[in-house]
Amino acid sequence: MLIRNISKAAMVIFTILLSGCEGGVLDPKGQIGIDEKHLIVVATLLMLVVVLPVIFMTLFFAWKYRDGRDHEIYAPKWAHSKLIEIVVWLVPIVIVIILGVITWGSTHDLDPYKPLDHQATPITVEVVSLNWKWLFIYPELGIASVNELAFPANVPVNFKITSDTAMNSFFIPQLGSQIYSMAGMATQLHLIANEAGVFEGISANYSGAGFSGMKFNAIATATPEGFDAWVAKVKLHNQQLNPDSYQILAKPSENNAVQYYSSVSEGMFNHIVMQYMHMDSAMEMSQHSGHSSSKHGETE
Ligand SMILES: [Cu+2]
Repeated sequence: MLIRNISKAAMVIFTILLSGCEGGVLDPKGQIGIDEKHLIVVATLLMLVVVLPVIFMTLFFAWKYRDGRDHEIYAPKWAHSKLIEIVVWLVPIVIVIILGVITWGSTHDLDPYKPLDHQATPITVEVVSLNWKWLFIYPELGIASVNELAFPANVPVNFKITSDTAMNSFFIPQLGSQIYSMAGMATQLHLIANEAGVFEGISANYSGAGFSGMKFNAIATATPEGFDAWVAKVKLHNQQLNPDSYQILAKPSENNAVQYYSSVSEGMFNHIVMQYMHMDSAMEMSQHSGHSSSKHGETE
């Protein structure tokens, strides 16, 4: 009876767990994501080679040496077993070596900064995390969008990523790799969608009150023409992204609707990254002009 209840409960839990796979890292739609899933599966199986016997033996020994067993098991002379020593040392060592080799190789293969090997010409998207929305600038097209990202399927996308606020993490789980966005610096990520679809984009790094609404749709269009249509749609909105309108956009807002900018000032991304450099030197200057040696308790 108990066993039957346990197996029923296990089935329910298993089903719930598996339903979480859809749309996540275990349901990849891009080459990087597929390679990462492969790595996760291989590493998990290799580690189960150790974990499963340990679980089995824990239960088995607890049962075998239980109180009230039928025959006494008493081995006072038992001290050492070469066979057990070999098994408990050799198996984990071999697994660690195999995992190490695989991890070393895939760390280089899946390097987020490494451009993808693909015949299609990549497109560039500049990503800015704001409180609490995502800004996407297409420098080659002179357009920008908020909380909606589009690109053609089967074309590599080179992301340049920064933040104008706290640290966030740019993550489209079904396409693979996440990478941090940080103010005053630009990080890179290269992704590709192997099939058309709308994938959920999130931040994998908590950044405050409006964080839960900081989501976007990543639209991989089936054809380049589909992407051109999206670009044309964006260009219909007569809004400019320049340092002035950016100031308004950068103000904190929650659950921000999708927004389109039909034109973007030259070097907007650079401006966003560099503003902290200017601020830094300005701050240093103002701090030091207001210095009095008595405040520091030392002579300057
Ligand atoms: Cu000082």
